[in-house]
Amino acid sequence: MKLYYAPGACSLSPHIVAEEAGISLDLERVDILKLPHVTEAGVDFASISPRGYVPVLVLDDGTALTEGTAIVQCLADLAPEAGLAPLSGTLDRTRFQAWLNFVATELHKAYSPWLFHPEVGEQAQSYAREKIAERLAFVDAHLRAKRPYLMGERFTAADAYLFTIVGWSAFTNVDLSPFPNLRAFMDRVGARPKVRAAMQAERMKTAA
Ligand SMILES: N[C@@H](CCC(=O)N[C@@H](CS)C(=O)NCC(=O)O)C(=O)O
Repeated sequence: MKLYYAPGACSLSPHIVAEEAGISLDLERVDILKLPHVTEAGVDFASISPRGYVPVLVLDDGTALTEGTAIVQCLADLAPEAGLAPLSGTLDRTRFQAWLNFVATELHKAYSPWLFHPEVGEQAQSYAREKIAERLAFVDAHLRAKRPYLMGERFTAADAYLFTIVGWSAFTNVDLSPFPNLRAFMDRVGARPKVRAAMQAERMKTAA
């Protein structure tokens, strides 16, 4: 299986899930900062991902899967013993999917593209930061009641995704200081050996 990724982008989430699940991946980096996007092997990424964004997971039979929330569920279901997603058909699975969707629509797409593009203007960016702060306050309160992870005691793919997106706060000027439970969550997840392994494979900085 091959994961097309960009260092520190949302593709870190499936990368972490694969590490946690013990699934070995071939990794191919994509330069998403340049147009057209080209992979490290020199392939035009548009031929792999028509929408031009990572992550893309290519299965051994050549099937290409897109959309991070779907990819992490596929990976988690390949290794059910790792407990990275509750079993399909259960209410817990629906709750877990609600978290994935919350992170995708309320957080991921509020940080990106808005906070990565100063050309959208100060007003748009401060509105995005305000909305993000409201959503992070909700997550912080949830973690206070439910610690240590979004689904309770067990680390799931939803935590990998939340960690990936909230990790962008440092360079998008999102202030995490009002959210002590979320900061503790970031430290807790960032200290997991498999999370560190995924970050190191992407040559990201990890906490000492
Ligand atoms: N809906 C997609 C969005 C993925 C996405 O936003 N990817 C960003 C990196 S975090 C990207 O590759 N952007 C480059 C581009 O859109 O050209 C998903 O959830 O998988």
